[in-house]
Amino acid sequence: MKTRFARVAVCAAISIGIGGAAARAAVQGAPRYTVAQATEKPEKTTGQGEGVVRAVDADERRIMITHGPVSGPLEMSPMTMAFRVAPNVDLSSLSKGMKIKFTISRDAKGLYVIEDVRPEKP
Ligand SMILES: [Cu+2]
Repeated sequence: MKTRFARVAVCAAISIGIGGAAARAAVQGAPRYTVAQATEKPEKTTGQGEGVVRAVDADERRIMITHGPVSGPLEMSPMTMAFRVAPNVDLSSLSKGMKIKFTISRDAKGLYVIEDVRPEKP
């Protein structure tokens, strides 16, 4: 269990780094945009994947998943990691060993969040 959470910490650190770089690039590029474009809401970047639930932490609203490749605008290699879960996702419908399809996004801090979970029909 200790090893698993260490890996999660590394994953989170990497995503924060990417988010920071993107934020800096946005600030540097800002003068090139018109006012109308700059005030537009940035489109949410999401990715789709499939995986198996390894653990559900209802108190922290996190789930551990072994997932395959995540595709879409937001991509990720196969791995086992913990995700934070959006408030609209019903965690009581998930249990250890369940096969799922999911949608993830990256929040303003660069952390991954599960936006939607669909149990895979057997
Ligand atoms: Cu991952």
